[in-house]
Amino acid sequence: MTELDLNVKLQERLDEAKKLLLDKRHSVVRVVSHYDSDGVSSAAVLSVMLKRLGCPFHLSLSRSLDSILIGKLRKEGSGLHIFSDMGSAQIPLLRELEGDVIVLDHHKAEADDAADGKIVHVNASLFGANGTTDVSGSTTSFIMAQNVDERNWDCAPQALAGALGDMQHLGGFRGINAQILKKAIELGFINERRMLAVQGKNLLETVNHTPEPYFAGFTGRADLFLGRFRDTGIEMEKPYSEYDADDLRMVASILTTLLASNGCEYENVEQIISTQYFDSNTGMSISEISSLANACGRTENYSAGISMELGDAAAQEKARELRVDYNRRIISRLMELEKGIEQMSSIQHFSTDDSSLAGALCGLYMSFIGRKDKPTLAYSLAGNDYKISARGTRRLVEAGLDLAESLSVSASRFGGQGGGHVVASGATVPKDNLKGFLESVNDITSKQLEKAAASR
Ligand SMILES: [Mn+2]
Repeated sequence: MTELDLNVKLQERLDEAKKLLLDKRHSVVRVVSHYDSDGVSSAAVLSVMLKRLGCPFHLSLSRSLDSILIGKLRKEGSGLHIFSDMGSAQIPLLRELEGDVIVLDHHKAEADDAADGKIVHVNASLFGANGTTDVSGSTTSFIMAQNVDERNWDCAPQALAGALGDMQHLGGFRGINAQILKKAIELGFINERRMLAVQGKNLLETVNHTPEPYFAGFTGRADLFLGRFRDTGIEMEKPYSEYDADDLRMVASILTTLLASNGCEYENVEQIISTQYFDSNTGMSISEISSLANACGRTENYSAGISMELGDAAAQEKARELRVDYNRRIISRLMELEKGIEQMSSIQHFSTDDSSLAGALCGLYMSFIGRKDKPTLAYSLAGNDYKISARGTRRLVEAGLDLAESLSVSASRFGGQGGGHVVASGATVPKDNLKGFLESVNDITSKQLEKAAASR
């Protein structure tokens, strides 16, 4: 009844992973996941899976998977490691571990070079799926979990919250994500409603305190918003729950128009009134789960994030508090960025003090504030290296953009490393090489966009 229609080779990998997990009785399974919303959600799904198996596990979230972390894991000496939302780009590094390894990832993999029994590499993008749009770390963890035990279908909302965190809901879920959604609705674990899809209980909160969507010129400045729209009779503090159809239509039209006039892409504009999906057990929307997980992960409150996803009421409360503070930091930074950032011919970029916010700032700037015809890069200094995040739009990807390529090639040219997705990628480079790195990314980006234009 709950079978997913997966690529045969992918299914074989899932079965190998299941065998590795079930056949050998490991004293402790070591789980390491990424610290963003997708990674936190993956960790929540895997926790449920391992708990149901009665399998002791030790879980942590990490910003990156590097030789320092591998060194720590070697010392711990676990017999089985599970990496989720990370690992595909670090297969050679994972070989240094003594125990077995399961990788549940969707990031670009160099090659399917792990078929040696020690590492089971589960990445649907190796088998025809698009890792940027069709499947996330959390939905990869989910297909593993449902393959181990059908009861884990109740984790579908958490799994899709992670995919949403990676922006895979824009334009509607696709591929493996869409299959999971469809079956989860059939099974009653998720219900859907078309509605005004903004955060906050009223317009005042939405405009003043929530960064997504970001209304350039108005977010953080509700007085300006009210001044501009006063003649519509708009009541900023009336709860959305008390809206009638006329209120709803007017507010949706104002917000949609603001986004459109700020040059936002249709995929962002259409989100204002969109189908929202709810966890039938808790009543939380998956977009709420995702945004709370993100706030917990980015502020390094990892256990709150995972407990929140698992339905713990106190953790949900704490996550909401963390989100207020997180949103405030993001909005104040975005308000500064509205003044403008550095422009090169084919990229735009800015520096930020806080590396944990770089990816979020970069994505929100790209979607709601900056120019849409070139990707955005954000960087921050961490020790002797710059950490760099890069974001594009789907339209730029259709025009030839591949940030995974430009960042990984440029980083290795300048003594660092990088990779990720075509639309969202990251890199680390030694601090003296930032300028050269940016020039290289600019150069490769302009060639990507030119080449695609020439072939059309
Ligand atoms: Mn991910």
